[in-house]
This record gives sequence, structure tokens and C-alpha cells, in this order.
Amino acid sequence: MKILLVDDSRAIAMITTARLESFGHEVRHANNGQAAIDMFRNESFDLVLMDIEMPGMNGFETTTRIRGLEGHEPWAWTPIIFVTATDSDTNLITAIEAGGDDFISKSSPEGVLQAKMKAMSRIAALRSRLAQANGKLQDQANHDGLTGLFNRRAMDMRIDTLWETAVQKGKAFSLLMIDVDNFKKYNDHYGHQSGDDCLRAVAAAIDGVAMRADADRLAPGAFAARYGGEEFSVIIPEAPPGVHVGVGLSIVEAVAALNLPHERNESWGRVTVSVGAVCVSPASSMVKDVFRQADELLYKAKGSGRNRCES
Ligand code: GH3
Ligand code: MG
Ligand code: MG
Ligand code: MG
Ligand code: MG
Repeated sequence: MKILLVDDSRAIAMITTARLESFGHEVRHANNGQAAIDMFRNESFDLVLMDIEMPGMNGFETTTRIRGLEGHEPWAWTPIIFVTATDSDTNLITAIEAGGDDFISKSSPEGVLQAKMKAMSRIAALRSRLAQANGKLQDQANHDGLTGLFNRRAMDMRIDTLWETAVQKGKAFSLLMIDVDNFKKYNDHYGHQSGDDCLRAVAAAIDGVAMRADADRLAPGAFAARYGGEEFSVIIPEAPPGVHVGVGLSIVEAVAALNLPHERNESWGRVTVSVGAVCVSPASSMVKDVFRQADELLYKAKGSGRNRCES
């Protein structure tokens, strides 16, 4: 285990470190509360052994502050065992209240610390597995399985936040709605499996345009999502004026440039998309209005021959 040892006494720290290292643990030492918090913020540990009496910030306060650090949600907590000279029930209660997990007296027999560390390492292993599983679930919940793009849910959630930010900063907000042309006919003609492959390729092309626009600082923060079925969207938060038009055109061109044959796509003969692109001031409109406007423009693009962007 990688252990953070917090103790103001250099002598105790040296003895404890030697003991723990002889059991194969890696030990880092902090000789006061603030140093411990700083180390904890920058590195991850499997266990913290925390002294209580220290000049300045004591062990309880240090622990409370460590537990309050961002990104240290209860399920991801690193176990903290208090190690102290005074063995009292009051200290145990305060230790747990402060966010500690266990308490041990400096005068406890050798094996007790070992046993408690073993118990804590089991819990730590469980916590880290939970954190991993949670991360994976989070990822799955936000991404579309077919294309790997953000899904509708993730997009809706991000929009709410981005919208608020744009309102606060007085910036414009852009939405592009993108729909594959005559895709039902594509499925009918080439089969559903090929339809899926086609959607993946189109998604990658759209994503590529959004990522490039973001990377080039042309449309900072631009991202693509699968809105549903054969419909995609691109959000440009804090959109510089006019940028949505260029991004929309680039998407139309990027998809056509894939040169995926689509015999039944009327005059185009290959896979194409239609785009409706809007840019609004969020202070004077609502999210649903932006979607309605983008839909109307998309409908217009469909009506005027497809393979184009209306803005
Ligand atoms: P338009 O140019 O007007 O958009 O015509 P369209 O045929 O593309 O539009 P329509 O809404 O009639 O058909 C969309 C089709 O997209 C129907 C549906 O089966 C297909 N589709 C939606 N999701 C998927 C998917 O995940 N995989 C495949 N292969 N097809 C899908
Ligand atoms: Mg001390
Ligand atoms: Mg559609
Ligand atoms: Mg449709
Ligand atoms: Mg379509």
C-alpha cells in the first residue's frame, strides 16, 4: 500500500516508516496538517495514518478538510486511521465524526495496526472497484453504443449548463441539427447492417468537423451528439458570430466526401446529409425554441433538395 503518514514527531515518523517499509509498504511523510492536505490533493494514497495532536491544525481538522476536497466523494474515500498517544472513547467518536475510519493507540500491540490496515485495504479495494465500475457506467450512460458519440441524454444535460453559461456571459449559442438524407431507402436497399456502418461513418465525419472547429478555436467547445436514429446535432457554446454557417457547410461537405454509394438518394447518388443551423442569444430565447428553429431550417433544407445547410 502507498501510505501517507501524518505526524509532527520526526522520531515517531522515522520508526513507523521503517516498520511499514519492512512490511513492503511505500510511505510518504507529512509533518503537519497543511502539508498532508497538499500531498493528498496532488497524489493518491491507499491509506492515511493520522496523528491527532499536532501544532497548528490537528488531525481531526486536517481530516475534515481532506474529506471536503473536491473529487473525494464518500464512495471514493481513502481510509484514514488515527494513531494517537491518548486512548479515549471520546477521541474515537471525534475521529469518526471528522471523517476518519478507525482509531488506534500508539501503545497498541504490534499486530493491531497490521490487522486494521488489512481490514482497511479490503475496503479500499472494494472502493476502487466501485469507482471503476461507476466510471464505466457513467461513460455508457452518456454515450451512444453504435457511434460512440454523446447520446441525447448527455447532450441535454450539457446544454442546460452551457446555456446558463452563455446567458451569464452574454454570448450567443448555436445548434445544428443534421439528418441523413433518404436513409430509409438506404436501409431498404443496402440492408440494416450496412445502414449501421453508414451511421458510424457519418457520425465520425460530423464529429471530426466539430472537433476540428473546436481545436482550431473557430468554434471553441463545439461537440457532436447522436440526437436519435439518423439524426445528429452539433452544439457550439459561446458561438462566435456566423461560425454555425461554416460548420454546417463543412459537415455537409465532409459527409459527401465520404463518397458512400447511395443509389436511391435522388440526384446525389451517395450518402448526404441536410443541416439546419441556428445561432441565438440565449438571454432572449429558450432551449426548445432553438430546437424548433433548427428543425424548421432542416425541413427547409430537405424541401430544397437535400445535401445542404440552411441557416
Ligand atoms: P429524409 O431524407 O426525409 O430524412 O428521409 P429518411 O428516409 O432519412 O427519413 P425517415 O425518418 O423516413 O427514415 C429514417 C430511417 O432511419 C428509418 C430508420 O429505420 C432508420 N434508422 C434509425 N436509426 C437507425 C439505426 O440505428 N440503424 C439503422 N440501420 N437505421 C436506422
Ligand atoms: Mg503529535
Ligand atoms: Mg430523420
Ligand atoms: Mg425523418
Ligand atoms: Mg433522414
